[in-house]
Amino acid sequence: MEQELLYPLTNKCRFDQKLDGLWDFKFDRESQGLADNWTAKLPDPIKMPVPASFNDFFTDKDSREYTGDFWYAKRVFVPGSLRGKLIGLRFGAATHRATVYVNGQEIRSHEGGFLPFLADITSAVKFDEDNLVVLKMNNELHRDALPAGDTAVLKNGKKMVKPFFDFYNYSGLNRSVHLVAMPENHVVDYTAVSSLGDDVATVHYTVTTSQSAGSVSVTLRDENDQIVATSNGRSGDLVVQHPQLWNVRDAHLYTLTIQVTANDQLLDEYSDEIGIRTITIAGHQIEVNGQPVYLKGFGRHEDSIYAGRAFDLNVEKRDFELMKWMGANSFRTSHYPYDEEVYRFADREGFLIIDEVPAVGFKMAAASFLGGLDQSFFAGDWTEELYKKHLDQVTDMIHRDKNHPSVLAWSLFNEPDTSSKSAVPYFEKMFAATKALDPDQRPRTFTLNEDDTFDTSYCKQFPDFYLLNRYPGWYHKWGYEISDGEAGLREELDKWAASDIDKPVVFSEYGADTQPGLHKLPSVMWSEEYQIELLQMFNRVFDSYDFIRGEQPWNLADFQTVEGNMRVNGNKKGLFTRDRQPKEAAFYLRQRWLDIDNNF
Ligand code: GCB
Repeated sequence: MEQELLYPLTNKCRFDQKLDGLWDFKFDRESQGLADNWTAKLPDPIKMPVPASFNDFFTDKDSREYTGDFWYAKRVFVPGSLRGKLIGLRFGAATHRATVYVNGQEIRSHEGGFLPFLADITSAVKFDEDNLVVLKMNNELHRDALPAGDTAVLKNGKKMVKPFFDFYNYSGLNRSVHLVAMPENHVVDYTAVSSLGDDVATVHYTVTTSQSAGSVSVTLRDENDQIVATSNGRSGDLVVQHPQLWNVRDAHLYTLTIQVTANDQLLDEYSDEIGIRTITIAGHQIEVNGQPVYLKGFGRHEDSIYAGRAFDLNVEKRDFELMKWMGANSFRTSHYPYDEEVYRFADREGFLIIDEVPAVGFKMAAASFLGGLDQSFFAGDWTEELYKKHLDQVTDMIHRDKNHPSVLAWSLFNEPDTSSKSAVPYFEKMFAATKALDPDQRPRTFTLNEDDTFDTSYCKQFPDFYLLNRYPGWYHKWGYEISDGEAGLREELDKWAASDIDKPVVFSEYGADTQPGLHKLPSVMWSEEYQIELLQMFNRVFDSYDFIRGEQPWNLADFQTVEGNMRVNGNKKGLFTRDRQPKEAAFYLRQRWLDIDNNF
């Protein structure tokens, strides 16, 4: 049960209850909690909302910046009607590591702050009673963990994270916690992959169950609740005549229902929405259902005021409305897999997602926010341990998200250091290991940082299409020198054009920090006018090269970062402010995107 990641639901066989609300909470500055028996009772806890990052609630800096162990606890009533079922706790995201205890019994540990995990608590649970759920968590950053960074100890003895990336290290139970129950013989996982014919589609499915007994049947219903195909067995084909395809910004979904039965008795049922569509890379085109698509969208963050990186359905709804208003059709889950509700939104709204694992900070120079090091990241002796954790998270991300029609591609790294040969073996292993994980064989990619150019990157052979993060006009050749920035960008792109590489290139980051309300004629950096000029420069360049198949400026909205002399209370490259109101540039870019056909 502990490897299971299917999204929880309640139906006649299954039970799902969110445990959101106020939990008990306590910092463990001396890491003494275990020795002091906090698994049985947290002494003098404070209350903490879940889901939420704890950081921004506090009014003192030691608490906001707290680094180390911290604990959550909640009493959870488990109804007797669930007797005979497997009982679990499902954590949407515990950032970055957690050990779960129920009624004093250690259940399991998990590392990786952006993916769900299930704790099988069947043996520890007391029915018709309150059960004490306790979590020991930790938010330190290390070079052998994702996302990468260091944890320093200040002279006053306090710990401090030194991320090799700019987004704030928001910590805590950032996504919902669920109490779940399911039958012993239950659906563990399923896959559904479409192929298209002439007005007919075949959905090839597989179903895994926890026990081999029982038979499996599968039904597919359309949006009018009409059955369009059925099949029996743990794998098979659902043939759909006149399929309504899932298309970019024109989504149609089908409901797949899996039943496990034995002796005419229903043992388990699981339903999910799927889309019928194909994704291919053909030469320099990205194709959905055989039709070329030009990506318009954003790099994003799960970030908002008060609760930090907590998943907030209201913020997400607003973000989708903003993206739709802009004429966008896609986004990248920079720099970690997002809450599962995000993918459900995208499935329904017809957005394409580049799904990114939290392999960020894999570059010592990126630690320059904090006085970076020169050494090549992949020459470090930590990379073997890191590789295991990285692959583990890639595996879980693909496992979790593989059935979403919105997922276009897997991004396996953000801005790793590929300008040294030492990166090659790591990339070779990671790309090879990832290939087998996705039944839909989606393209795999990663973002190439500014320093990893056509000339300098040793890892250009790996991606199925390219994501380029480029900052001329901001981090170099800025202000009045922006014309040289444009020239440099064109020089690089001319090399891509002249090469025999026949794969799409998407610009996955570019932008200018912009203080909303700051106007200046003629422009200066940080003004609203300069942000528009920078976007106009990039857009001129994009329109000059056929192989550029998408643009995703950085960022949809301003977001919180570490403190530093390059940031004024956060990263201000948003087209929208942190409270999701437009800067001038949003109106400019909206017009451009509305003028570009969705598909061409
Ligand atoms: C990048 C990173 C992104 C940063 C951005 C910036 O290259 O991928 O995480 O926020 O630059 O604005 O510096």
